[in-house]
Amino acid sequence: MMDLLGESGGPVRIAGRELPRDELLGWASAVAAEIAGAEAVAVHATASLETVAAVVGGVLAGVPVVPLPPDSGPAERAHILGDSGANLLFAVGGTKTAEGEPPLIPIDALPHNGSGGTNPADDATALILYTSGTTGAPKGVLISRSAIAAGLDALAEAWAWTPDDVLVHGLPLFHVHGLVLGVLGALRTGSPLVHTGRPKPELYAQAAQNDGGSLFFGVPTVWSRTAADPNTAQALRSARLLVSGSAPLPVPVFESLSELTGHRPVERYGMTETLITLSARADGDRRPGYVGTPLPGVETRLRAEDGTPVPHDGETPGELHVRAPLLFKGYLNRPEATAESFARDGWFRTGDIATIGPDGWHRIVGRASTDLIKSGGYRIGAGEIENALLAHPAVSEAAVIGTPHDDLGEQVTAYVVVDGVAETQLIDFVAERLSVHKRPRVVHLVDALPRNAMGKVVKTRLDEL
Ligand code: MLC
Ligand code: AMP
Repeated sequence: MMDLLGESGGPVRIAGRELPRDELLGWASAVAAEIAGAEAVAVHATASLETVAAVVGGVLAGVPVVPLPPDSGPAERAHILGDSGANLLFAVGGTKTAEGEPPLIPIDALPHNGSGGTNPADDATALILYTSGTTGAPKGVLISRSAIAAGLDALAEAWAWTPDDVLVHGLPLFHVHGLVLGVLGALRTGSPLVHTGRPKPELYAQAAQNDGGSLFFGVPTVWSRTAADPNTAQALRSARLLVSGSAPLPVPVFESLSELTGHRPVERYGMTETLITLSARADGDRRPGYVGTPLPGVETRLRAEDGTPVPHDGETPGELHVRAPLLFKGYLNRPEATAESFARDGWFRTGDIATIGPDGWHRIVGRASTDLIKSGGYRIGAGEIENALLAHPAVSEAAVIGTPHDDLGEQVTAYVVVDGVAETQLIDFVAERLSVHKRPRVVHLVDALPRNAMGKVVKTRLDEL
């Protein structure tokens, strides 16, 4: 059985608080002792050492960990806790919980010298990450220990990521990017981690100058904010590798970042369900607008809507399919959704539209469905936001789409038929029920939604309103 966390490594610092690796693992071992035998444990996943100790405790115990976005409102929280079957909830002591939630274990009250932990099977579920689909509530993506290990080793190889690196980022600790790559990646490779609390360019610059930061992770919004601030960007000249992912990096941002920092950013592509599958390499070319070549162990292909093969000629777009040892095990409690996400011959259908060149370079050109929105690197399902809006008693119809946004890539835009309620009230209504980042940034109040003869909303005609 493999050791997911590696044998040794540097300290972990989050938002200014630091622990040596051994002490962090001692704390996590105390968590592991506490949760032995639990079905799943939820973690109120603030950007903190507490979150890392709780998640690593689950890893040591072989108990699936369910990270809860700390700003998620009651509807989203209840769904995640109920669906996942988590029977314990880790948070800092005093964190408010609602009635009916699992008992809270104050993580800060546990000692830093525990000795719990087992030797979980390689295919045991390590994480259940909730992510949006086109309709309905988020689905729990089951990610195994072996997928995480394979995914991280592939990245370490492609990026020449070693214990000599100092990893810097400030991404949320409840998604693949910040948690799997950004925390488990540091622990597995052994590189020290400096998590800046929030992904702010000025904090990245400080970490480059004061902490020897060498490997930097960001979503495109972080890099475009960095490129817009030349002094800050120049502080990253001392870095080794700047990595962008979770959404398309605009070509102008790639160009100005290269000019200001002296580094052509490495872009990589992935999904919660697949971990990272494509990337530019540390020792290779970096091309603006391209997401690189398959990582070791990953195979890709393109398919047309009718399932026929699409040529890898660098021009013809098709749906990207992947096959790899780092894929998820399925959606929790959703066998049908799991089956639908695979082609009949077992390849995973990403839902992203791509081209593949004869040289193996991939370009992501869009998504098959307009109902998945990427805003600031967060994946947001239109259906979930529409349902949240429709839960407001004054709302009779709602349609949500992503519209272009300079800073966020896309922004959540809602068209709503509503009686006597202001736009800002509707925005706050969603922000309170779901997570703040899922709130519409723009709300258009309209008399009616465009519908076809079957009564279905025609989203492509919304901008005519
Ligand atoms: C704003 N706020 C509100 C509000 N409007 N609060 C209540 N009600 C409202 N109506 C508050 C927020 O709570 C927050 O407060 C602040 O305003 C700003 O909120 P935001 O919208 O989150 O901030 P913003 O600056 O727009 O965020 C940009 C960002 C963020 C880039 C920092 O989008 C981000 O962290 N993105 C990363 C997403 C990510 O990690 N994706 C990876 C998915 S994995 P406060 O107090 O908090 O400041 C994946 C796989 C792969 O995709 O390939 O990697
Ligand atoms: P998530 O489930 O949050 O991991 O989101 C996965 C989705 O993010 C993918 O299906 C893509 O649409 C998008 N994505 C991730 N990385 C990139 C990238 N480098 N370029 C374009 N899209 C990306």
